[in-house]
Amino acid sequence: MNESILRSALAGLPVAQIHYFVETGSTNDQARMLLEQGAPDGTLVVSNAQTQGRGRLGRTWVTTPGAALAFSLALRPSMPEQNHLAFFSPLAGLAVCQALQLEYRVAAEVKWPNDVLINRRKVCGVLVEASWLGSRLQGVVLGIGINVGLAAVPPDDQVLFPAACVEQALGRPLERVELLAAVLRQVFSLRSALGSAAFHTMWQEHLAFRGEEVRVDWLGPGETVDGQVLGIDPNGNLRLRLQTGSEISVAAGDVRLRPLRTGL
Ligand code: BT5
Repeated sequence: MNESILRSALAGLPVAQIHYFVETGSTNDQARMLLEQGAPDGTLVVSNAQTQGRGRLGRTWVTTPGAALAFSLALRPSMPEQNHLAFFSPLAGLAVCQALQLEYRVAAEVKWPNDVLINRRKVCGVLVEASWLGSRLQGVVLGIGINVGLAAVPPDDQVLFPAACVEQALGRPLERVELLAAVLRQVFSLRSALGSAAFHTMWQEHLAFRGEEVRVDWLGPGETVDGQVLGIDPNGNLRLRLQTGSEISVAAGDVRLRPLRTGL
């Protein structure tokens, strides 16, 4: 991977700038910095390796050189899009699912709110961050990390949820730039549907563990709730039916979701 390979693979997409690093701390940090310096909508940062790859809530994202795809897309949402900021995160997860499904015939699901699973194992994580100047939104950064090759997959004892890679499911080697182009095509196409009923339907159709029992852990107070996954409400909250029969909605944030019955 290098800048000129990226440029030709992404030709025709509304990518305004491409910044390629052989190694960087975090592509999200680079993209936020570029936004703060005035970079336009569609600025893309790609790195072959990250030394400080970030997950949510201060967690670490492992990015193995040569085998992982790590990139961040800086966007400047329009006023209408700013009403749906919370949906940029599922948009990124959905885009990866759609790319895998439509372009590679690999079945993928979204573990609410936005991890991507293949065969119930995590192949992709999403970290969306907004950048504010006082009360004015400067932009959002869609950070996406995908395990492409086997070397990208951390061992089971180093991850909170079992991990896998795309090549395992595909059964053949895959060029990272090719997958990047496929995901970006889906990002830009889903962007025009952000917050719509069609977007919501697609999110529900890709939802993992639907109808199954899951456990949700709130990381703050250490509270736990078990329930059956019913779907996603119009605000993007996860709908659960509790054992008592009552229904609750869980907001994304400081929560961790896992299946109760699993062979993994
Ligand atoms: C995420 O956080 O899954 C979001 C990861 C986002 C990474 C991208 S890469 C490009 C951009 N630049 C960044 O610095 N970040 C973004 P979370 O849901 O908090 O999951 C983090 C947890 O996933 C870790 O605590 C590990 O348990 C596990 N993990 C770490 N690396 C992994 C990997 N390569 N594959 C699968 N699981 C991993």
